[in-house]
Amino acid sequence: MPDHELVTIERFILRQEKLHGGATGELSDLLYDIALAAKVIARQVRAAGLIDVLGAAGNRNVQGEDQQKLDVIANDAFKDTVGNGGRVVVMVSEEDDGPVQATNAEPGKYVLLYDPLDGSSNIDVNVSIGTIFSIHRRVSSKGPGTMEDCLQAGRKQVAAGYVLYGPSTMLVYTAGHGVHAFTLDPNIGEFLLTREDLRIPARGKYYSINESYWTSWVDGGYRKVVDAFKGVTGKGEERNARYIGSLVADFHRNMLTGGVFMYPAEAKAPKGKLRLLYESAPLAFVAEQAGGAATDGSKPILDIVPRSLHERSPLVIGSKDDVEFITRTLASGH
Ligand code: P6P
Repeated sequence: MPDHELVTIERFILRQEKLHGGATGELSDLLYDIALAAKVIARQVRAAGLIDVLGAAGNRNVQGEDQQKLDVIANDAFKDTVGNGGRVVVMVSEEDDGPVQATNAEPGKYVLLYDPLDGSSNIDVNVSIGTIFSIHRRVSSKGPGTMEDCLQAGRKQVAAGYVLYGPSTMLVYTAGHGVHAFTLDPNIGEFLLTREDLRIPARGKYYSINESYWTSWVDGGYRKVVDAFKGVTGKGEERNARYIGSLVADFHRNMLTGGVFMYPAEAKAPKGKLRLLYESAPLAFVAEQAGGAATDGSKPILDIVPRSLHERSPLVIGSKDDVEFITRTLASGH
């Protein structure tokens, strides 16, 4: 690629499609639709402080959480783009109780599972928030999307990624051939390639965990892990602490600098807080494609076969050596 070529996400996706024979272009079109939804959401997030989109929408989602107005707008943005785009047969959103069938006459062959706006509690304090998405191929042969289409192990994902609405808006995705990052130029309305084949450092600078749950972690091994990262239990594993409280922001920083994010099971969240299908599994696919790792504390996230749409899982994700250190420490007993 010439030094100063402007590569839009559309051009990059097309190039990738040509590199991997047999592509019909439908996945490319679905990724465009997701990029369009991200631009719509970015516009609303940018304006959040100026127009009346702050604060709760006055109702609660399936998670029992107050829906923020931007949550609702972001969810609708996906339905208005992807839902009508003809690439998917069914969609699963953190904001909807059950699967939502595609609305167009000829449904596509893909399944989209997404968290339209993760970290939405940070909206009103102007902290970065994100979108997370996961794409599977349907397993049913025809007709409406089925629960079997939705409940597939992360290892079967066709593509996955996230959008970070921060100082700049970035879209990061993998389609199984490396991880690629794009930054939105709002002046031209294009996502431009800024990092090709992003690799996460094997050993991190940071550890990210909410230490206020110290006494309520179900697996006390996490206390040994954090003590090691603080240098309490001897030298050699010290790290710096960074915890934003917005999964996509914490994950993206760790992707670039190296680091590990942990959300263990704790007394009030015995299966962990984060959702498997549209948070842990897509980020795990990205992490592994970038040379990192992701487990539930013991086994790879991507090997977990989900049993329900909004199933939660503990999450340890980031630099490979750090995830392995944590897995060893948890397995060593305490
Ligand atoms: P806690 C935001 O609500 C979120 O789902 C993730 O974005 C974030 O990593 C996590 O919850 C923070 O949870 O319990 O530390 O406030």
